Amino acid sequence: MERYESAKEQYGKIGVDVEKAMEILKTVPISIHCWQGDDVTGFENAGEALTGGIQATGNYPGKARSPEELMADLDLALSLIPGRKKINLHASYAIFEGAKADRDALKPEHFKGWVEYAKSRGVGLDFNPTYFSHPKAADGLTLSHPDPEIRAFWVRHGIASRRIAAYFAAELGEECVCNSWIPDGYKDIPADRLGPRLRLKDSLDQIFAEKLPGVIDCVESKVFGIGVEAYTVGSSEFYLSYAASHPGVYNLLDNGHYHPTEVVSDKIPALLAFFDKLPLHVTRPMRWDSDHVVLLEDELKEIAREIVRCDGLDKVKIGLDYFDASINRIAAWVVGTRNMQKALLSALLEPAGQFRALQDEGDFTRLMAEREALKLYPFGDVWEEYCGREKVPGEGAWFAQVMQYEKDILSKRG
Ligand code: RNT
Ligand code: ZN
Repeated sequence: MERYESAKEQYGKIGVDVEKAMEILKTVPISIHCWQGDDVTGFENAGEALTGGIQATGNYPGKARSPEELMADLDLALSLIPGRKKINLHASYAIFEGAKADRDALKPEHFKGWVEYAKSRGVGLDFNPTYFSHPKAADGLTLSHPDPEIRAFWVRHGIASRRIAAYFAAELGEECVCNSWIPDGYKDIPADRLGPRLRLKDSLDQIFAEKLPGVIDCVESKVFGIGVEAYTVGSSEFYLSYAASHPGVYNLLDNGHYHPTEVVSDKIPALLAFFDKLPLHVTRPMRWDSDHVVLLEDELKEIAREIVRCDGLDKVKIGLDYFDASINRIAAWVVGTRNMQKALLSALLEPAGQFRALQDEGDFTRLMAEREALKLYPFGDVWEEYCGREKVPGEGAWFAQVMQYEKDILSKRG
């Protein structure tokens, strides 16, 4: 408390209202990806390999093997994360009571269990069609497949998924982000780069034809994946152009999906100049799209600063997307989600208006000096206070609970 009062005074002297920052922070939802809990396996066919050029590496014990286990693990994570939360589901996490439905026949009823979960925990839901880890995606092609029957199957999956997202929105009274990422691409130099993109465009037009209230439709681009190194159908230019020419479809930015010196922090204000919504997948690429747990690093802080500076807290839909199977998966959720929130808090504790004025006045010397001074301000004391007010443990205090759960529950899973 004393430390917080002192921090409040220090920030107050540079015109930053820490109380207001905490009030804002607790209203910003973070969409927590369910797939960190089971290495992107899903519940359809235990043992089906993860395909599509993405990989979860590691074999840390205790991964969730059923909806019950995943929900129990999420419960612990949710209890250790402050603020508003949503759970981000993939279609492969359908809960079947009795007969299974294939991807193109998925229905809202297969996600009833998740709606009940979300309602009882007071969290929101987001959704993703799953265009990978399926026999009809075995050759790595889905919505751009040259075979019209395979394409039609995946178009039906896209349509079914959007209806599930609309069901979530209606049930929970909150917009549902429905994000389409497809693995389609070629390992070696293609003989035709346009054909697959025209087929993808046509498939997307069919999928998005139906107007569905409450659904935020998104498309996610990528540079390359494992096994599809030469060419990705859904490239950045393709989807950005698609979103720009299709009102109501948004371009999702995953910060693991660009060339190494490109940064998503710079893309945020570029897109916010044109789009009223901007979905994100926040991850941590290590040499490639490795999806390591999000740490409190410079680019994460810069992403958060751009969201705050652009007055984008309502427009930017923050989702997480990483999957590390080499560490305790609940700790992975807790660390990554809290880091996203810490980055937002640190952005909210900037005298942004003053900095902007210094830039406009051309006083770059003072701007540099003041920003460097701010780096040593006691931001951690405000974070601790925030955790206390949100009734979650502070840094260093949550870890013991995760270890106890590992001992009692995770270590007993086969
Ligand atoms: C893959 C994309 C995609 C997936 C998840 C599981 O490169 O980032 O978002 O990670 O949908
Ligand atoms: Zn992603």
